[in-house]
Amino acid sequence: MSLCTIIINMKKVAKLSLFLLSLLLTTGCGNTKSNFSKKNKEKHSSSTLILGFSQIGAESAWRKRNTESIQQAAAKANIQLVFNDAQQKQANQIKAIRSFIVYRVDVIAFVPIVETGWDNVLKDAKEAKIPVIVVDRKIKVKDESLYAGYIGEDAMQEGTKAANFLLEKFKESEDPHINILEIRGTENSSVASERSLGFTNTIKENPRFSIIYSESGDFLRSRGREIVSNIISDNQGLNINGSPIDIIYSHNDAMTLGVLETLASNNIPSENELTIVSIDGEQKAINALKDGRINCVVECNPNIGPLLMYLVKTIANRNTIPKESYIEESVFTENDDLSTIPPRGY
Ligand code: GZL
Repeated sequence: MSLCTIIINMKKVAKLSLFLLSLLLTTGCGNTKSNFSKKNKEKHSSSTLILGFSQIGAESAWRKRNTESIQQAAAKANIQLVFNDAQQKQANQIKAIRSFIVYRVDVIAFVPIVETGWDNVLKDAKEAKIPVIVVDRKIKVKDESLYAGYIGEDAMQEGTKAANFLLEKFKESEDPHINILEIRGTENSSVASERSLGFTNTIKENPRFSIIYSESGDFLRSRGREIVSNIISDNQGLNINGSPIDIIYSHNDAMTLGVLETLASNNIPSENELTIVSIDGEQKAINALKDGRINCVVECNPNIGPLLMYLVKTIANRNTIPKESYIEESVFTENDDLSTIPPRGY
């Protein structure tokens, strides 16, 4: 597997050996084999911290902003970033982490695309005495000492916030059955599991609500389109076996935007009969909230770069970091003064 590696913080690239540079500036996922050797590390400045970062991919505007935040913060913090895009494959992440170990980076950070399957590679990092920070999504490992800490959003809270908006909105409703379509994120990812759990634990406060259909859209816009299109064609409308869908709870804006596309192409107005709740807070979703096509956007903050770099420096200086660090997040609803929302930047 080639390692799609981009070195950020070009100012420091000059300090890399020419040999290393030829290896590391492979920006396409071609067949280039790039394996870092221990001796290369001695060749660049030892004063510069090197962070090996495995990102899952670029599946949404949120993810792209998340990557930008990390790249920009690394450059500002004078941390050399060895960045890997795993193209949505856990196997690529594991190979990248192994490469970071061989290259002897100072710290490893990664967004685990799914919760499990990390024990062995993290044991190798521990044996190599390279600290690991888990970013954005959580992991399940037998030995919690395999990673130093987690930094990211509180997905359980995001699900709870989505449910609380609906409990409030429908508290006067006399409708005996309020039916929910849930479109989940990536299967077996902590963020999808927790957004579901936080939501279902909270929405059950009102027994009128029921999730009549739930399917994973893998956080992809195309899958959001496809799920709703299949429901409409299988049921001759936006219902499940005759039970009308009153609410759509979508785990991210990318899938929600796909849903809106399908509703529009089927001439199903989302403004009146349908309530839509989404998570992330990308600009296009906020725009849809402003024009009434979405009713609530729960913020998931992608801008964790600065906090991550602080934790990287803390841990590189042999200080401990919190086991869990959460980033500030808000909720935007149809009841707010939406003109006060600043440009989202992604
Ligand atoms: C959440 C993050 C999710 C976003 C999606 O922290 O992992 O992955 O909500 C992204 O947009 O694909």
